[in-house]
Amino acid sequence: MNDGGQRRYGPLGTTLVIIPTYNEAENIEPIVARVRSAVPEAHVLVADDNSPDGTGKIADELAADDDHVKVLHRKGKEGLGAAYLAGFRWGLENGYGVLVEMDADGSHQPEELPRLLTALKGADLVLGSRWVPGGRVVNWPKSREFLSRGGSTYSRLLLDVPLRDVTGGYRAFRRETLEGLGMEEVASQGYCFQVDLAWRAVKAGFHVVEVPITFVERELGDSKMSRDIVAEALWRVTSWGIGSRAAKAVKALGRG
Ligand SMILES: Nc1nc2c(ncn2[C@@H]2O[C@H](COP(=O)(O)OP(=O)(O)O)[C@@H](O)[C@H]2O)c(=O)[nH]1
Ligand SMILES: [Mg+2]
Repeated sequence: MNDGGQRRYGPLGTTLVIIPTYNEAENIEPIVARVRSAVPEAHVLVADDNSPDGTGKIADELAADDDHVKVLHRKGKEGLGAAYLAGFRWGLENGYGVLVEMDADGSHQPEELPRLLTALKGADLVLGSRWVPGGRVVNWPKSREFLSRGGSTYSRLLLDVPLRDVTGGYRAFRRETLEGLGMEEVASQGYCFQVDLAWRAVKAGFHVVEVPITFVERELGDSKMSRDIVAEALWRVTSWGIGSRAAKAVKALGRG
């Protein structure tokens, strides 16, 4: 499946942009409006974890005025990964052909989505990438850039994934890709969730393409990034890396 140049890709079908939210009351209306105007044919699904600041209610109001906007209300904060998995399931059940991951805080610019979708015509999964030529980050302290670049490099080397930005969360999947990467088994959250999905897609033989993006740090609301999220990513990626290396070594011994 990896012969990106040779394979014929089917038509894309309708796009669903999934936006997970937890306390994004100031951001939700502008981001939905930007998606609607950048890609008018796409539908938007807000996956809200019962935000105490009323984000879910604002999303309901947007949905009442626009049949391209849907809301998935979840019972409480369960993390980014769980919200995306619920959104993916909803999208697959409702027949969407393309499922997009996008943050609510403006870091992933909707105006760049047409470029990701164009690339998806010849790929199974497109990653918006900060760390390929042409990609960049606006308004990040050096420390955050160091952490993000370091996390991607560590994952790339340990897991043998040939990707520059493995932790990013601006992505477009064909439905067949999500159906084929074993989504049911994904338990990880945060950055680790993104590494997990990208690694699964590579292992399943899907053609993954990175497209440069300009990532803009949020101006409003608070980041939910925490020490726990970074720690989870570090221990999971490390244990995956050791596990897959051990499995390869056992296989090699068996052959020898
Ligand atoms: N539904 C849901 N969304 C979340 C959760 N944690 C973060 N998000 C959303 O995921 C996106 C990225 O989170 P953010 O705090 O900006 O993380 P950062 O960009 O790594 O600092 C935003 O749209 C958040 O509202 C969660 O537990 N549940
Ligand atoms: Mg953010």
